[in-house]
Amino acid sequence: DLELLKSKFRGTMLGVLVGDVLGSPYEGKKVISCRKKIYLQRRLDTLEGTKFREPVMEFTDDSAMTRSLAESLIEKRDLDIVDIAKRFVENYYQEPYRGYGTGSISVLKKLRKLKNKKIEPEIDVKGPAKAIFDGRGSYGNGGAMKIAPVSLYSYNNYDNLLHYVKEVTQITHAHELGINGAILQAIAIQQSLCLHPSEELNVSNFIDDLINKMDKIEVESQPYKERLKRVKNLLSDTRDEPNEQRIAKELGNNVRALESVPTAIFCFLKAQKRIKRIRTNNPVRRAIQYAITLGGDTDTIASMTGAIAGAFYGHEKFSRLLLSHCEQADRFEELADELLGIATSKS
Ligand code: R7I
Ligand code: MG
Ligand code: MG
Ligand code: MG
Repeated sequence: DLELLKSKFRGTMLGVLVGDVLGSPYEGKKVISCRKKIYLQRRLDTLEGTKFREPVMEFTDDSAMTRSLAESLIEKRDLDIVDIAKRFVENYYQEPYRGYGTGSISVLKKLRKLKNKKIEPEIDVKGPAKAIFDGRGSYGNGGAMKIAPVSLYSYNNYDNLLHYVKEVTQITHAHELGINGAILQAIAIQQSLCLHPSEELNVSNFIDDLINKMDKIEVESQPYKERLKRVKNLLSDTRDEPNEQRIAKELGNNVRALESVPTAIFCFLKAQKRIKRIRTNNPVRRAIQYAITLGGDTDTIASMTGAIAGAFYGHEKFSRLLLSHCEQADRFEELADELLGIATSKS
């Protein structure tokens, strides 16, 4: 059903943007306080429910890099990591204030220097990412945060998806944990795309499928499989519902991919049902709002949560009033439509 797929593609791209935009003011080390939670509830109620004028809320590096990746896939109609690297660099120099990670900044600076020299592009493009953090590469969540367009582009070709994710991620992240985090986020989005939003989601099947897929990738993925099992246990604990502190402690809420991608998956799954003190009937909003309450790397965890939730529910769950306050919401929707055009014309 092409209409449903169109809605899911849009939902994915809007989820990246909206989670990032709404989450970024709450970045911090700790779970957000009760006062901030009440403020967040009111703020989202206002944004969704009232028409008013105010400056648009800006996105950060998460959306900026996602946009560059989508634009390259659309323009080149294939994966071209040299072109993608070029776009990351150009975009960073145009808008360096978007809040990029320190490791990513040093990779982008080195990539710019390489741009002028003409050496083997394949080797070159991945070189700077291998050199950072004492030659071990970054395990930050910057690979996972920007991967959504690849899930859309290869939504119906799983082998391609895995290959493309690894290729793209290595432009900025060489560490096994950074790459596997991007793979996990990409397959979580892809699984969501393939499910019907009007049928109840089977939470434990969703996690088991992710564990099985992580088990089959060549690179060692034990740490992620172990986290996914924690996600499953935390979700099945209905007697003693774990609070935000416990989730942040057991799953993590920081810039490491290992301590944020499984957390985002948890937020999406948890928001299938009502959550205490979050007043909304909209499961996408609930997922994003809950992700923000966990604190820490709120823009990125909310953005990754938004992408998975948007891929499941589709774009109708995003309030038009809310979108009118998000920088470039129209552009993200347009990119989704163009990716759909390419993804469906290939098959
Ligand atoms: O992964 P990356 O692009 O960062 C993404 C985050 C998101 O929260 C964005 O919203 C933005 O705020 O940044 O950037 P990196 O700099 O590669 O990784 C992020 C951080 O993880 C680094 O700044 C380090 O603090 C830490 N880190 C490491 N520390 C020690 N050793 C990542 N890899 C290592 C490492 O190998
Ligand atoms: Mg950011
Ligand atoms: Mg990085
Ligand atoms: Mg962040």
